[in-house]
Amino acid sequence: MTENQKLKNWVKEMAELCQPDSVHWCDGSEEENQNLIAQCVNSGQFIPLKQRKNSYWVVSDPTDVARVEDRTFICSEKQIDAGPTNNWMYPKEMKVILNDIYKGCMKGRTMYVIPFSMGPLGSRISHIGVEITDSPYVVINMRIMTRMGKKVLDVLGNGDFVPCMHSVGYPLTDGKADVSWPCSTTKYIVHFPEERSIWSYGSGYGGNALLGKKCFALRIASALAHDEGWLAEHMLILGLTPPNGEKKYIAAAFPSACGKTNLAMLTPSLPGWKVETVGDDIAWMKFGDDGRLYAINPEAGFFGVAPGTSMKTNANAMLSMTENSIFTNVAYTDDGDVWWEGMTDDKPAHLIDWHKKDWTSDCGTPSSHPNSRFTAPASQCPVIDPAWEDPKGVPISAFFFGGRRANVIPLITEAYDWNHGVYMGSASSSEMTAAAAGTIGKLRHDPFAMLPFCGYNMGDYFKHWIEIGKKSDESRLPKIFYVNWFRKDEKGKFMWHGYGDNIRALKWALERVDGTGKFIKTPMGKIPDINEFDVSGLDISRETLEKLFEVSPEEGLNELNEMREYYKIFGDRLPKELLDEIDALAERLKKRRDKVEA
Ligand code: TSX
Ligand code: MN
Repeated sequence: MTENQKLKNWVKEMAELCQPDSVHWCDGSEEENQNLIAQCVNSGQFIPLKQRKNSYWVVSDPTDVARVEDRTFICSEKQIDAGPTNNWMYPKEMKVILNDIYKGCMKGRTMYVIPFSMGPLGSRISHIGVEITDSPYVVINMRIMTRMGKKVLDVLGNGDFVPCMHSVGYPLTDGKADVSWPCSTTKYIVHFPEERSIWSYGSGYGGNALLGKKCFALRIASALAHDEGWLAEHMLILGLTPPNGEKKYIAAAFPSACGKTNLAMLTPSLPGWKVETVGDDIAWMKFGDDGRLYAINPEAGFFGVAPGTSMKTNANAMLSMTENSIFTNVAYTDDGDVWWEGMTDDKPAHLIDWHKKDWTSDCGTPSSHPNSRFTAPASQCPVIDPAWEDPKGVPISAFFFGGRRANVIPLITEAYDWNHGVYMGSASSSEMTAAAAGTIGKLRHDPFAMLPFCGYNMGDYFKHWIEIGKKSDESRLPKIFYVNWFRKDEKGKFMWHGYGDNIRALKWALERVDGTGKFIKTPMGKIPDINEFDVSGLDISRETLEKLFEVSPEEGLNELNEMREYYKIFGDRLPKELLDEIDALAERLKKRRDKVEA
């Protein structure tokens, strides 16, 4: 086991509080994994797939299908330190509630202790956590998503770790029978960023329950990173090799539904170019002695949205999940495989849907939940980067921010300098699509794609990004770009085919990093010279290309006023540097407008 006194004390204290039948320390072995899987198969929770080795189909309770943002709390001593974008409660008050609901919450169950490392074992960028859970599903998924088990205790020694407490909140009191997906209507996803601990109650799903991911690697780690001068970001990391072989790494943050996992595993449409994946969701970055930012992927697997994933949209994701994978809330096929909307052009005639009900292709309901997921080991990705587990991390040459915008925002824009880039990150937003009536087209701000994931005041987070820019020479810092794969023409048609063609925008960005890429200055930033932008082999007109890169001073000024309005929620925690960026942008836009009108 362990000689770590803090860990031994915590586990003892939690066992006394939760009153499980037994305590199991996870060693991470294959034997332990197979025992847990057998238990889940015997209980009927897991259905083995006939078409994929060591892979299983699981469906959740229909009410437990996604992260619960309205039940997610940042409990700092002062409310202002949680900021305007987080739910807050006074820590002492929250602990009274938690102590009450956790009392006896594991009766009739086993309490599992999971030591895990976020990042390669022993890397100076990695951190260790320990999750306590009463869910074998969580243990099995954590074994894919993190490095876990005895080897982590060996590295931990007497060092510090982040305690991550989890219960599904469904005690088997007085011999009550279990259900296939235990959970509770009472849900709390609670973070104490100052003492660096996590308490999650009532949900067994995704980020609510696999606490290494959003709770630790983003919410707690962002607070750690703020205090220690590094970055914990909601970013993919990829290696990009041009035909000349001069490989560079980039990191990108997008709001949901922009295809982050698809970009992370891109199959380029330009000959001779190669994309290799380091991570698809989270990046931890520290400065090296050379003043550059080095990134690791703290995770060891992909927990990706299934619907829309296909051999056409993301072949490398599909090939990552051919074995040793868990499928949650997708549909089950007649030949013992999984299926989801968008996986194939033709729908199967018959399925068992995610409610475990018969489904036919003409029944009019989706077979899979829109937030259904695959859990797959990153090591199985055909284009996993050779350096993805390098404890040094990979040096980042460029950051990309973006959003889903039908209008206004060009395909790619380069920031004039670091602070302008920080403005771009803060301006990351998507247009609401389906949503409630009357909201279509309204901007949903998601600064740095961190809105649900920043563990402290978002205004202080902006300031932290400004400060990071002062820690190194600008030539050593990543260049910053803003991209929009989703601009539409006046008929509402996408002007850019996206997916593999996005390599053309990445190519220009890499040329900008080299200093060779031709550019045009616009008020919003530098854009490619369309005479030089590589559209070889594409069927795109000059007119469309011009519209794709168009910068309208009128639209820009509207946008900017909208940003001014949005910034008001941050009050005096908004760094002055960002107001300066807005003023400078306004000046550039007005100058251009007056020039056009003259
Ligand atoms: O992931 C996407 N990416 C990034 C790929 C690396 N998607 C899917 C978004 C939901 C997750 C995209 N959708 C992208 C994109 O670049 N672009 C679009 C928009 C689009 C959709 C369909 C077409 C074209 C563009 N179809 C045809 O042109 C036939
Ligand atoms: Mn994410």
